[in-house]
Amino acid sequence: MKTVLITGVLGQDGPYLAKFLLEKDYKVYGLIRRYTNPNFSNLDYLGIADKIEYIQGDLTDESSLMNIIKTIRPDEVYNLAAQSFVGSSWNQSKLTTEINSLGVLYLLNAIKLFSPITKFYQASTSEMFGNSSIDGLQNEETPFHPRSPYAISKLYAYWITNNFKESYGTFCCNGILFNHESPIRGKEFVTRKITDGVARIKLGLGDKIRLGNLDSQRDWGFAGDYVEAMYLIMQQESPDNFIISTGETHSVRDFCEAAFNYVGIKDWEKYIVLDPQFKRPAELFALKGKSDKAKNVLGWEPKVKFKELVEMMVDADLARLKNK
Ligand code: NAP
Ligand code: G4F
Repeated sequence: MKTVLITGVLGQDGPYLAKFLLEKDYKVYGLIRRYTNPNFSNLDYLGIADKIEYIQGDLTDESSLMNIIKTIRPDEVYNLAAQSFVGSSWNQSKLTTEINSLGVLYLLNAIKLFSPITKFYQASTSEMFGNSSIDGLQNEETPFHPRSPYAISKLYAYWITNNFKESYGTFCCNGILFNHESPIRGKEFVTRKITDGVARIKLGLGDKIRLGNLDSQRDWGFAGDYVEAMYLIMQQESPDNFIISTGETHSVRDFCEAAFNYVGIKDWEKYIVLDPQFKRPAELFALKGKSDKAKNVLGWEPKVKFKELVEMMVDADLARLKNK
């Protein structure tokens, strides 16, 4: 039986990946921070909270990571833990850097010292491209130009991951994932903020959604599809970096329209308030990934399309609110 350590197992991607690997008969260890009341709701949503062995540790605490790697010596580590909200990274830039940059260095050092055969996956991000593109698209060759403390912290992580591969021969991969969403996406991210808001308005529980802008464009996929790509990246003969995306881009406006239309609301713009508090000091205007390498080498392609994703998220929020 293969063993895996997933950091960030309580977030969005962690539960989808854990479920995917449990179905492949992995023994799954999940790293969680110390909490008085840990929140297992995303794992519960997927019905796997009691199938994971939890280990306490923190990406900012090197000794905890060393002890964990030394004790379990997993076959694979998927580092999904992060301060992942771009908007907060300007106000919490030191914390963001400590978790997203130094945390990766600590994990890699622990692997090098105590379990060099362990394969390592780093959750890299399309944010690293900023507004850079080649003919309006981003692929593995597109130059990086990070535009937030979050993106900068992730760029360090990307390069230190490459560096351990080049310096020590560690099996280290970067998945450069474009935005991916699901019914268990955090409510601060724009997609879930919209689907939760639409469900509330539809049920008479809310009257407005306050957004920073309607024009940003993102390449939105489904998290359930993207964790399969993470797994495939780690099963290759040699470690490599891959773009994972849908190749389609939509604006926040498109997302609002699709979500409101799905519940039968056509005059949706009257429910939107533009609120400067949700604007960012530096914005990424448009992301559109070209994941040809993933298709050709991994045989990976996304299955869930934009409209289906929006509807899945609205349905989930309607059901949650009705059950409450
Ligand atoms: P998420 O929902 O925000 O989950 C992040 C997880 O990291 C949370 O469970 C959080 O734990 C944990 N964490 C934060 N700080 C930690 C620390 N100091 N020590 C240990 N754990 C810590 O993020 P996600 O959407 O699942 O994304 C997974 C990863 O992919 C992240 O690294 C993100 O930056 C990256 N990424 C995401 C996307 C996307 O569109 N979703 C795209 C590209 C890359 P708590 O539950 O305790 O807070
Ligand atoms: O949903 P968002 O907060 O996601 P963002 O910033 O693209 O970051 C997500 O995807 C990255 C991959 O590209 C990940 F690395 C990262 O961890 C995270 O998962 O914002 C999407 C867009 C932005 O342009 C934002 O300015 O929506 C715009 N937006 C407009 N109004 C808003 C709002 N975003 C949020 N969160 N809230 C708003 O009210």
